[in-house]
Amino acid sequence: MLKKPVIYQAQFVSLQIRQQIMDYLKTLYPIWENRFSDFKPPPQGQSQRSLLRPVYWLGNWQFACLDYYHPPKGIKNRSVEAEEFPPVIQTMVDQIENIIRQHYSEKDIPRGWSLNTLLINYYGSKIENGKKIDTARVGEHKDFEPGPVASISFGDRALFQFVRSAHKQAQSEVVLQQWLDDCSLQIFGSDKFKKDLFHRVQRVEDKRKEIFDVNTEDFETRRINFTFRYVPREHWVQFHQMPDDLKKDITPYVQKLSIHSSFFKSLIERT
Ligand SMILES: O=C(O)CCC(=O)C(=O)O
Repeated sequence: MLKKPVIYQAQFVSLQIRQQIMDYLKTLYPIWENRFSDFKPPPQGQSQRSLLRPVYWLGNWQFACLDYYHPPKGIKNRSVEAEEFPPVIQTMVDQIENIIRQHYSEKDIPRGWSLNTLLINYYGSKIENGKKIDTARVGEHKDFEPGPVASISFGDRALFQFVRSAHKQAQSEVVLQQWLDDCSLQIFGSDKFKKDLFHRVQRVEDKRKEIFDVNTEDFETRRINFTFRYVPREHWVQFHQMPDDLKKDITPYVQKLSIHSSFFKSLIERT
């Protein structure tokens, strides 16, 4: 029986674990991705653009230019095998999976489901010609990975909203909203919250004055969000097995990642 399709737990992450996670994050070098391939014209009516924030993925990497994982059709060559979760994150994921299995009915948890994919989003301000440009928001969208998703937040509070999308100029209707606090856990699942409604980050406060010591290039990070998702293993692809044109699309990113990551370095060496 579904008890609650959206769960929010403040102070889910202890200060000790937070510190271990921050130490781990110092070892990552997030990248700026473009929405589309640099080697193909963008779809009609769209133009090339950079994402609003640097990102890092663990488990598998859904490069934006490969068009993200989007079942039932957008499955092939979207999820490129990436680095494993470090123990501190895997332990947290084990706890979250237990919470999810206790709270959601079988019909909301696909067979084989586990939170095997992590998107790390860095929110804050871009530094351009010495000026700060606040880009800390995410437009309305759905996470297409099957089953419940879980999100952990660090830093300034974010206003997270579930919305019923409106047509054309009309405003989307906010169905439920939650301020996501430092160290909080949010989980959402069920057809209503995954498939019917969209979600977005409307804004991120600028109150804590904690700028994270992470390797975000030309960017001041004041919030970090982890979103854990499920991508079936059979849909993961290894870099060296990708078709040549798609490999070409993501090679500049893999090269950039390989500067600091032995995992990505070995991918480049293998091709
Ligand atoms: O930052 C957040 O709280 C949510 C991020 C999100 O919606 C996403 O990564 O799909």
